[in-house]
Amino acid sequence: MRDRPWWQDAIGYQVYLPSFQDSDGDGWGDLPGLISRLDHLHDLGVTLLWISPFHPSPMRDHGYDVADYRGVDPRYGTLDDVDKLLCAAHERGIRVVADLVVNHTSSEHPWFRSARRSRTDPMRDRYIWRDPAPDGGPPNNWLSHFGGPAWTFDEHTGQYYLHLFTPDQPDLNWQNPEVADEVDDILRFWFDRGLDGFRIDTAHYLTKHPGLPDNPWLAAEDVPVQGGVAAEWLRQDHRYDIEQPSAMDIHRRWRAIADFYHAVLIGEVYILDPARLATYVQADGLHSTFWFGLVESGWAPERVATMLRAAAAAAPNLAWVQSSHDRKRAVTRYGSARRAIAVATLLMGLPGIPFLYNGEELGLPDGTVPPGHAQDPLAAADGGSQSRDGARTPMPWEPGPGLGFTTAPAAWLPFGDRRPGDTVAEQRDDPSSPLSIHRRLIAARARTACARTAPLWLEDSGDVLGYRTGPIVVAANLSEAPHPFDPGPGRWRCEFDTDDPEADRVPAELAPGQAVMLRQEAAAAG
Ligand code: TEU
Repeated sequence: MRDRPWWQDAIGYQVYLPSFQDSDGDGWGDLPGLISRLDHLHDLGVTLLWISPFHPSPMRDHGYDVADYRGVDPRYGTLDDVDKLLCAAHERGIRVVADLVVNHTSSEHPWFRSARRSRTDPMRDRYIWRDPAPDGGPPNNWLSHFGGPAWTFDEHTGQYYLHLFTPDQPDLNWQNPEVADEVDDILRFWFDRGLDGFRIDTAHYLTKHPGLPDNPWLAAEDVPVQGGVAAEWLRQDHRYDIEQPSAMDIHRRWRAIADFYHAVLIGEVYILDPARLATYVQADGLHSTFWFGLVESGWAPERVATMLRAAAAAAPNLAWVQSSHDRKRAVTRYGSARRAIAVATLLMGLPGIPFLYNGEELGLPDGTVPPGHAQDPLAAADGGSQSRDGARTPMPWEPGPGLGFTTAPAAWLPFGDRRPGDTVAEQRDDPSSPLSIHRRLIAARARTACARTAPLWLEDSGDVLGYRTGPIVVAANLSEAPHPFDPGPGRWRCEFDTDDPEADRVPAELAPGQAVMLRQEAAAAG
């Protein structure tokens, strides 16, 4: 199709591998399990799959602590399974991106095991080591995302090492050219095997301010409200430990490699301000970044409206998400699946890459994880209030013990108290189920490919949010009352209506939570 890059028409889906499908009865999702479920993704209309890390890992942060970037953890399968996954996905027209987690490695990575042997070890400088402060404490005031200082003292060599996440995740020293060269080779290794791109974990981290100065503390009234991190971490202005412009130099190296392979780089750049975020999407840098403006808050229609307008105006190629493995699911935050589907409809019409998080197509709220079963390292901070476990419970494929996810009596994380109606099996043939609605919505997006330009927001009542992009109009009633609806002059065909599987007529009124996608068949006369 002309010379549009393939990913501009992609419909993304995040697979949290440990919880997607177990094939060997050990209670962990795995690659053969994922392969056996590709038809579910194909039926849904997904064309781009992002899989969470599958490399050998001590699993202190469930794979976001990588011990071997070229290997596959035996819990997940083998390298041969990755090759099979790529083939099976490509046969179905689904491209695959993997997570690239290189702000840090696992403390079990051979580089770090070597680095901690002595101050003169050849691997030492691949990490960030400093002498203690004069009082013996950490070299500066930086904090770990998951609580406590970002420095751990290494008795053996008498220095502290830096870790912005857990002490089991030492930060790499990106000022060392060997690190950059090694990671270039890792990219090539996977692209040569046929991988279609990477989701770049913490893409705006990587480099630190060279002098490692103390971060300033925020005034109480400026402390942001945010999930997914320890409360203490939010009290600092992270001026020196993250968001250094030099990270973009690294993105440029990667872009040159990725473009050679026609692969895509989608950054996990956790910056809510769209204008600042947009500086990371560049002709010679990342192709796209996720935009997380909708993953934090509860149900706040005015916020959805202002944030979406700002984000869509800031950059043409953002990756749109409402849920991920790092925050409470949208249905839990909004209080209903219907609201999440209305917002999903708004996202599905925009230019950029819409992503669903596994289980979102089923309208799932967070699963229940009883105290005592916590797995997330963040569950140890703030009385567990920020735990990400609830968003990570196993996919409910069918009713009954094991949910069709596993034959084991227990999974790595509790099953989450799912009801029969939550399962793929019960939703598949029910035209009004969240699964069927998402399938129709994605099909409508696919039918309207190519037609999307920067959205023009419709004058709205404040309750009905809508926009026009090319000949397409998308609108959702985010209020609690019915509202009259008129897309404007012309002949319109209904491509999608949350409330009517057979719809081809434009509704004259939108019920609360109802959302539509329309196509203009002929311009207004005159
Ligand atoms: O997450 C990065 C992360 O912690 C952000 O979501 C965070 O809330 C934000 O940067 C704060 O501003 C990624 C992974 O998605 C997560 O699962 C890992 O735990 C983390 O990196 C460490 O690799």
